[in-house]
Amino acid sequence: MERTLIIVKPDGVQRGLIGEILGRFERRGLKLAGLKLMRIPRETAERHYAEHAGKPFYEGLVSFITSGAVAVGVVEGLGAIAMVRAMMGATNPANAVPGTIRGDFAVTVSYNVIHGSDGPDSAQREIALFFTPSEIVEYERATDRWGTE
Ligand code: 3AN
Repeated sequence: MERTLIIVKPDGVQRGLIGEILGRFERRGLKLAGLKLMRIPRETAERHYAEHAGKPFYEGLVSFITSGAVAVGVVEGLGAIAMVRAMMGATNPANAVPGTIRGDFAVTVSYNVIHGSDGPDSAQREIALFFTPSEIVEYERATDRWGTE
């Protein structure tokens, strides 16, 4: 079982896409293990995007992600990290296939609606950045046994 961090970015929240995006993960069968609405403090955003520090788009990226409310979630499931990445679509929406979140809702690389961790190490690091252990909820869904082998 894997966990990954997703962020519905300020553009996604402003456009009323929280339910649409979370609904896609739910319908797929993935489980929400954590969820919060927040305004990301600048320091948290800088730590979150530390790998991009120094790049030309870094300052814009940090100011954008801190510019409004975001919905942050922990999504859990078998292979959840790669599954969420596939459902998000390519970073540049010009390359995002229709049917993916970015392929359906985004047109520019800066306003691309959603973030999802890109691997196990970043998932662990990012979840710890946004959630305390007690904010991660372990629970059974009645349907869980219909989705596992
Ligand atoms: P992803 O969000 O698909 O994991 P990353 O981690 O390469 O992509 O980039 C993080 C974020 O930085 C992207 N979601 C996007 O908003 C922004 N970004 C990446 N590359 C560029 C770029 N060339 N110009 C502007 N923003 C960019």
